[in-house]
Amino acid sequence: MEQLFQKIGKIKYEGSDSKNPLAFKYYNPEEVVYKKPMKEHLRFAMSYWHTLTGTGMDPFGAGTNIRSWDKLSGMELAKKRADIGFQFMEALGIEYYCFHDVDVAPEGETLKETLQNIDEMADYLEKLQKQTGIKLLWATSNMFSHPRFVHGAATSCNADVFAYCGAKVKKMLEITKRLGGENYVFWGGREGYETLLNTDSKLEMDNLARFLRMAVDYAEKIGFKGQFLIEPKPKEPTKHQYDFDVATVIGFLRNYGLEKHFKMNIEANHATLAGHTFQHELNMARINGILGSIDANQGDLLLGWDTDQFPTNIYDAALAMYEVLKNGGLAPGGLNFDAKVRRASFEMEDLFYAYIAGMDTFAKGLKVAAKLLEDGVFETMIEKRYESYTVGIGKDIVEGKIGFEKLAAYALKNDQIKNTSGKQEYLESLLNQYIYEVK
Ligand code: XUL
Ligand code: CO
Repeated sequence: MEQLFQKIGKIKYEGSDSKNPLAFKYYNPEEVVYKKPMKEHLRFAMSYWHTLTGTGMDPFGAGTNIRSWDKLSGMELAKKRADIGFQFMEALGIEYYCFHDVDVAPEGETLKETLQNIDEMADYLEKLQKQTGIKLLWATSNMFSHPRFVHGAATSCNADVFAYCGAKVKKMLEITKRLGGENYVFWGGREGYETLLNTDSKLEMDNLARFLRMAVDYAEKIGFKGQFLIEPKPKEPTKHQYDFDVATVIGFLRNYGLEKHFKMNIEANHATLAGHTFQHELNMARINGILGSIDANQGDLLLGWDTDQFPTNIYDAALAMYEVLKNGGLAPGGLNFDAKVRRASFEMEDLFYAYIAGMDTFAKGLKVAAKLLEDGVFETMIEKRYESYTVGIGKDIVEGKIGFEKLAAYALKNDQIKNTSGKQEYLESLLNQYIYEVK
């Protein structure tokens, strides 16, 4: 492994003409784009689970990844992975990472032992953070892999499971605070159901809200100031996940009076599983003031499940970064690659190609989005499209000055309606032109 890192060295920016597979073509961290260095817009993060603990296993076959830590186990394995992970981030110039409790520390025989292992690894990670300057973007608790979570976590029918989850999240909030984590993520895991024949959906959702409220209260008690994020996903592993999409989560949070405490962590592949585009979910979060962070990846339309591929689609990345720029950025959130190499890409070197491809895709996307915004390409069109609401009857509507009687009186006198083209194809070709031209 050490030899591989020596051979690869630090990945450098060489520009869009470079043919070096181990160089950035677009990601130039200090280059100022849209008033800020690229790295401040993008805030790239490494996902600990896919990068360091994933084996390449899929539902049809065993793991394939060849990793230098394969023969180790227990705490020795955990520490080795952490060492390599930080070296990997340094080589790529990635300044943030994200993890689940079980990614960094092995589970013990008892809960007490598990929590002790996490504490010991937190000391280790703290040391590595200090040595490298790498920071924790977010942490979370895995409450879906172990068989005890078979019926869910906070939505389990078994109150002992609910209590167990309380202990795990309590510990992880303390650790996230200690490590200076800027956010804390709740992804639903198995918070959903398979059949209503055995499910009290009302109690399950009430309990989920109770659990989130306890997290908010505990964070306040210990002085954890990070941003809480919910990561919507419509299905997988359960058929009906309670956090289906942004709109569903907004309804849920408002229903339980939790909306002030949470923003969204939007994952591209979760958006497409929900039948939305990535941009749609980002947009819904942005216009509601709750766009918090991104899990950058992409799915495969032909497979239709959560394939968590590294993002290489520049079109989607440009539109995603367009939403991010319109949001005024993501901080304290960032762009975490919740993505894994394909099962057949089993060599350590493939991880480098994967991250370089993902980082370059979003760097190019950022540049395209910045140029589109600087030139006001869509803004000008959109402003014009809705200009009927800036004068006359439209102005009265948006200012809340009229009701149905006045609308009817107006419409009776103005019933010869004239619409104009939405010009979708023209706009799409403009977008393509920006993608071609930005170097
Ligand atoms: C699962 C998923 C998770 C969350 C963190 O689909 O996206 O990895 O990001 O638990
Ligand atoms: Co995710």
